[in-house]
Formats: sequence, structure tokens, C-alpha cells
Amino acid sequence: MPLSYREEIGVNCMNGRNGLSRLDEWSRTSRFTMGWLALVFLMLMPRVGHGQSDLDYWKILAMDRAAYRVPTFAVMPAQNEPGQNIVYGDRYAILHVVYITDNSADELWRSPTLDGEVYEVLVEDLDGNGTSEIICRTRGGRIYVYDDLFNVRYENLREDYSEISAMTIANVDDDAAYEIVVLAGNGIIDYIDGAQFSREYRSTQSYRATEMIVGNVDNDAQLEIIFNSGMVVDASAGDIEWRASSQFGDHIELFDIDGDGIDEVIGYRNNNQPVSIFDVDEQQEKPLR
Ligand SMILES: [Ca+2]
Ligand SMILES: [Ca+2]
Ligand SMILES: [Ca+2]
Ligand SMILES: [Ca+2]
Repeated sequence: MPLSYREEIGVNCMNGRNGLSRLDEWSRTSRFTMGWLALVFLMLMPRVGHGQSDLDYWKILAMDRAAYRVPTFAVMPAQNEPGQNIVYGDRYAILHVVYITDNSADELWRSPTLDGEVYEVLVEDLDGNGTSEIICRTRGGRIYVYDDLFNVRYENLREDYSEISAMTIANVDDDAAYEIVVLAGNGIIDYIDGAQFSREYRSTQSYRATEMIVGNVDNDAQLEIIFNSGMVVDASAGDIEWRASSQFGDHIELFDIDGDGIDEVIGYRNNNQPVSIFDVDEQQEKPLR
């Protein structure tokens, strides 16, 4: 019988390939024994129901809102399970994965101590194999990728970046896998392949931003990188397509607000000023009407 996702994680823990402490190891062994006893019990008793309720709408909304607003939170699908996983990184440089149902929260995994406090956590199926990866960046320019069984898929070298200003995930080239798009502290853009984790591109120009999004915001078919500093760059060649007279905002989103089929850049600031809407195709800020 194929193992379920959580059983697979249990097997993974048994093989000692995660980062739990010795105290956790003791309780993990107990949990593991208890888990098998419970599994045997469940196999022997008739199935009378699901056992755990699916997440209700408000719980999912709360998880999504937390993941959207907190850069170090992300939602991760729990395959073949009724709940969902929250992945979060803390200021003690540790990643946590917590399995959430309507009435429970179980910590499934804790990473080893990473090299620097966690600045951002993303979840994406980078290589398109149907399972999610956790992508994390820390203070000091480190990037870590874990698969859904919490094995390390990639870890960059300490000397790669002294700092990372922004990071996003997008498919910016011809291969099927996503790329990790990195804006280094020195302004250089790197594309790291999400399947092989080789560097596929390094920009010759440097850029400045604290946030960036990849999208198609004009008439050409190519993707653009939109920097919150007010710059739009062709994602394949690195050419600057538009430099706005002001920054777009502290934070940016893309949305087709005028219904012409092309996304606008929605910029907003930390100090509650109204949003600004920039039409990249027309190279102008749009009035709020
Ligand atoms: Ca994957
Ligand atoms: Ca690609
Ligand atoms: Ca385009
Ligand atoms: Ca539009």
C-alpha cells in the first residue's frame, strides 16, 4: 500500500534526515511508536468517517491572509490530507512546518539552524513534479530549498551573495521549470533553475529595489521584471523598458484594473497613502477615477 504524505514524513524522520533536536528525537520516537499503534488501531477498526474535518472557509482565508501579509509565512499543500501546512521562518533562523486543521496544529518539522534569521519564505512546485518545494532566504544572502519531505534540495554558497535585496519565483526562460529570481545586494539579477539549481542567467546591468514581481505588463509577449523602485526591465534581455519618474511604492502588485487585458502595476506605501496605478504600456501613472 503506498504511504500517505504524513506517513512518508514519518519514514523520513525515522531515517534521521531532518533537523530535530535530541529532545525532539525522544518525543519523536515516542510519537512514532504511538503513531504506529494508532495506525494499527485504525486499520483494525471499521472506517466510520474521515476522522478530521476539512478546513473551513474562514480558516483557509486566515491562513492565506497571514501568508500574503507576512513575508516569512507561506501555505503549503498537504497532499492527500484534509488540512494544510503553514511554513514559517523565525528570527532564530529556523523554519517550521505546521499541519493545520480546524481544531489542531501539529508541528511536522523544524529545520536545522540556518545561516541567518529568515527574511522570506515561498512555496512553489519549482520542478513541476507535482510536489511543493519550500524556498527560503535569510539575512546574509543564503537561499535554502527543501522538498515536501523536508530534504535539502539546494543550498547556495555563503560567498554567492553578501545580501539579497529581493527574491521571487517565476518561469523566465524556455525550460519548463520555474526559476528563483534573485536581486543581489549589489544590484545584479541571477536566475537559478528550479530543477537543476544551476545559474542560468546573470545580468550585466545592476538594479535597485526591495520588491520585484515578474509579469507581462505591456504589449510584447516577453515577461518583464517590475521593480518597486519604479523600473520595468525585459526579463530575457535585462533591457530597461521604462523608468518611471517616481518609485511605484514600498510594495507592488499586478492587476488589470482597466480591463484591457494587460496588468497594471499597483503600488502602495507603508504610511497609508492612497495607492498609485501605473500603466506600463502607456508609460504613465493613471488617475484614480
Ligand atoms: Ca516539486
Ligand atoms: Ca524555466
Ligand atoms: Ca511583455
Ligand atoms: Ca490593464
